[in-house]
Amino acid sequence: MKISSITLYSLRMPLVAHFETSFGRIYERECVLVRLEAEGLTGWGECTADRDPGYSYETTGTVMHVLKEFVGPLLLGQDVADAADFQRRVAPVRGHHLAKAGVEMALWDLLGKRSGQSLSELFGGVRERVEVGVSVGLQDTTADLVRVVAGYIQKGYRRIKIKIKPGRDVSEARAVRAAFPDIKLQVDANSAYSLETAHILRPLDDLDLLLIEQPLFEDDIWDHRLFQRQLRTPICLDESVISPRHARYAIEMEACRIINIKPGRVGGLSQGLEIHHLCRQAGLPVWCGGMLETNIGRASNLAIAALPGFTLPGDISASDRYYRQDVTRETFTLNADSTIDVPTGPGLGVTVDEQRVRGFAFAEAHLG
Ligand code: OSB
Ligand code: MG
Repeated sequence: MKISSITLYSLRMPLVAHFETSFGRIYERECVLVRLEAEGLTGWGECTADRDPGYSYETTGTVMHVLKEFVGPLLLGQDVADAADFQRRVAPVRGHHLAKAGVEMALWDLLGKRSGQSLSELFGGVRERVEVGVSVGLQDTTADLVRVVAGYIQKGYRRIKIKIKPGRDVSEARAVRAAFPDIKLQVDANSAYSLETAHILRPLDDLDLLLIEQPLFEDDIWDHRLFQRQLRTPICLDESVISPRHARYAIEMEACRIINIKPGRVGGLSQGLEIHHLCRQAGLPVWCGGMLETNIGRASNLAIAALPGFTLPGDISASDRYYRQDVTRETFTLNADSTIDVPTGPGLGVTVDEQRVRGFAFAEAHLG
């Protein structure tokens, strides 16, 4: 695809409800949207950085900087054949996976539009709808948490993930488990513990959880191995797996029994696909994580989650869980069986409302 123009939009969108993790609370979500033009077609992608470097060192500011100054100039006017070619071209830019992944997504959208195939078809998806759950942030009180979870169960979500942090961990999980004895339940610590403090989490082993997500430091696969040996519940890595290589390290070290694949965190959909294949070979279940994406990123998540190794429900909720108004014409809704349909149209299979994009944008950059 000969890339003739690149436009970047920094967006700020109010969330339907605030979202709190061990690294902080947000009321609105930022992201960067990438618009590529090539051969008369338009492709869109989403960079899942936020305003603050809480989940990742990347921010909407660094994404704009890196794409404008370094990644964009490597691509503009170039004929980029496919995702592997894209990765080769941007290899001189170290790290900045969230930035690169948004551009790779837009490239896949273009490739699909050119060939008339959906992303799921291009990836080898085997499902028309994928099982999903909802990720529930920390609430002011335990009673509030149980109420919020009850609301989502009422809406039809059959898998609940709750965020935990020191002081708000076993108590919260126990309360949710007591209120909903049969629900599929998991917790996410977002790296809030060390090997020294993690023993606090050992009672979680009695709560029949699907998994415990990223309890320890983001750069510490080894300590996850040590902690996994003290637990019956599977550890699932999120932040620690930033590439197919890191997935291999985690598998070989037995640092986890499950991996959360976020294409953004690992540098792009192609890298997420590689991790999927690796885990499938090794017999590890994977699932698709979420970053409170707009419907653009959500379409991409649904496409990769259609692959056969994604055997656990994804953090891919219906559009109305996130934003009152989104940036596409299409809306993703929850089916009665706690699934969401995989888009079938060419590329991402969504139609972007550019007026809405500009309405949410607080910064814009045009290259080419
Ligand atoms: O750790 O999975 C996480 C959102 C922002 C940053 C990190 C995480 C999350 C979520 C949200 O859990 C999942 C979703 O998009 O619904
Ligand atoms: Mg997580």
